[in-house]
Amino acid sequence: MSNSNRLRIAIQKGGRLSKDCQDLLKQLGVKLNLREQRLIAHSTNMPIDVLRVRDDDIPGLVMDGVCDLGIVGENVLVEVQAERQRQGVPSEVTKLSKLDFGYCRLALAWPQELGKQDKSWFEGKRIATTYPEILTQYLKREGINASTVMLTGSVEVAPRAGLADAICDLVSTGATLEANGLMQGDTILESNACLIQNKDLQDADKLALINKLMPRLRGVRQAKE
Ligand code: PRT
Ligand code: ZN
Repeated sequence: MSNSNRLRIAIQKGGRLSKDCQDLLKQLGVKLNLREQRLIAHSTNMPIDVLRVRDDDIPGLVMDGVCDLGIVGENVLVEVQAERQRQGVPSEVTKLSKLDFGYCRLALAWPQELGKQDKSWFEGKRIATTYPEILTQYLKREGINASTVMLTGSVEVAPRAGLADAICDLVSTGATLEANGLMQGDTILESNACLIQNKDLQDADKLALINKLMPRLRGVRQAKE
């Protein structure tokens, strides 16, 4: 559990969600000095500390109560949740809100020259992905017997490099798939950034602060509609 009496929020340090997270905190009225390259940024006007970490670490920090809140893509949340469930360590969080940024989909793709394929094509194939838990659950659900190849980056080059037959990767515009001669297939998961809370949070002051921030968040989201 977080032993600080300041509300701890984990956000991505550098990456696709960083700017939107910082903008959101600003819109919520949380003043931060983010200029320095520090792990923790203290708010100057509220009892809030912002931890800036890799996105993959955010669900675990919230699940373990090291941080009270976190902002992370649903893709990472679902993957970490499944992995931790298997390991028998805390894997639940309270989802406070879906956010209006970070939209992408986790989709299957294969070399374009093979043309359109249905699910049966994946039988016995190797699929490269950064999301082995989500992919394995999908394959099980669909009754497809394929193997997964775990890659943390450059997934889209795996078929060309002979590392896999197909991929399961995040797509937003589709430009990366196209540039790598890949055809997009089924979407396995649609994802947005979301705000999560430690499910055992009981500190009355922290809960009161969250209750003060939530209507502001709803206001920010409505203003964008
Ligand atoms: O360093 P750290 O571990 O924190 O960051 P990271 O490199 O793991 O993640 P990052 O910053 O790339 O993405 C953070 C989150 O942004 C993801 O977990 C998603 O929730 C969300 N997001 C939204 C995306 C994309 N869109 C996206 N397009 N994450 C990655 N991509 C990549 C995708 O993997 C592929 O390589 O962009 C490429 C495809 O984009 P298009 O536009 O060409 O289709
Ligand atoms: Zn990451």
